[in-house]
Amino acid sequence: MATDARLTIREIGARAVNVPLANPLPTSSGTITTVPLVLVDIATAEGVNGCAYIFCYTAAALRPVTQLVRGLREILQGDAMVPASIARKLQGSFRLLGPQGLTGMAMAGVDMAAWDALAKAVGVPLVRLLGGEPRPIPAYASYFMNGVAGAEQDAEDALAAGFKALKIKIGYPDLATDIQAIREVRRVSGDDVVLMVDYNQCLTVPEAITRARALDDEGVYWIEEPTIADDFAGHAMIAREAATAIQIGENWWGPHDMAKSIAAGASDLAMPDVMKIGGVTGWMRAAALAETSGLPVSSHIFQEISAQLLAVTPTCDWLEYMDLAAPILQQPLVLENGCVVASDEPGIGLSWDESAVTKYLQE
Ligand code: SMN
Ligand code: MG
Repeated sequence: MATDARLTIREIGARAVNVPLANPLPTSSGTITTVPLVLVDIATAEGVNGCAYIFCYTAAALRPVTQLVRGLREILQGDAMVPASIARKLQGSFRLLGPQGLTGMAMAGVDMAAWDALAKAVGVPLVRLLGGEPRPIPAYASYFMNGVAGAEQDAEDALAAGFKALKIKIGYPDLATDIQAIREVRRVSGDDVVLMVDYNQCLTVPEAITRARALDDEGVYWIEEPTIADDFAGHAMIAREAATAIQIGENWWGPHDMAKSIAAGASDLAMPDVMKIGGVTGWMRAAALAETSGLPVSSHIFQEISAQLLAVTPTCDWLEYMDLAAPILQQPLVLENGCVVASDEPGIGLSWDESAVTKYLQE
């Protein structure tokens, strides 16, 4: 086992798994019907292996993302495991194509696996490699667009699990149903529980302003992605009209997108997605942008590595608890008193359950 962080990339592997869901996960902009993940494994000449997963949202993306990650092997084989250099090289390789979309996902998967290997080589969790330590991070239970009755069940489930915060997805055809779902959560969970709502980009700007103004009396902590994700000017108009905090960020492709969003005044809060923002390397740059702009930072899915990263994020706000990868992991993230604490094991907090991976493997 290496005892320092000087590693050499020998092999980059990618495996596509498609985990079935007991129930589909509806949003106002489409339904998640399975959990399509590309598992990235990087082997080094020194015998340390790094791993990470890429969430593909739709099974249709599994094959191209898997091929893209495998293709990075030719670019990186024999290189030093230095995430800053890897990021610079891959950004250069994809400058003409663009680092968004599937290329961004593949690059981020390699970045996260690289940091996993570095942390394992030194024998510490990622959070310690980044200068912090595992600490309780407030977590909210994240649910989907389950109707008014479903909102009641979600609130009951969140309370039973010990959460002090939860998010539901809304954007029903009529505002009245949005409000009904919110009030159903309030009826069950009371006024002390923090409640977030997520429109998943489904409203026009005028409709979003109308609905945000109506929600201003409902005690909602944030209204997420009310309009099209990259319409930063539109989100800024909504943020100016709404008293409730506007939250965006899961669709920022890298720190440059985040900087444009901040410059436009698009949101009151920030929730970068560790994959789309550019892995650990991208997240640390985003965390610095948020700190200098005074934006509280929450995570978007990828809960295991997010528990590490939020612990060293100066304006840390909430961790999104949505246990998508649990079926293929050996240890789930532990929830205690409404908070999660990052794993103190070396790495980013992932270890594959290989029998489950075999069960869900896609060729
Ligand atoms: C979401 C999460 C995971 C899949 C689709 C949509 C959602 C969220 O935007 O923020 O939880
Ligand atoms: Mg969202």
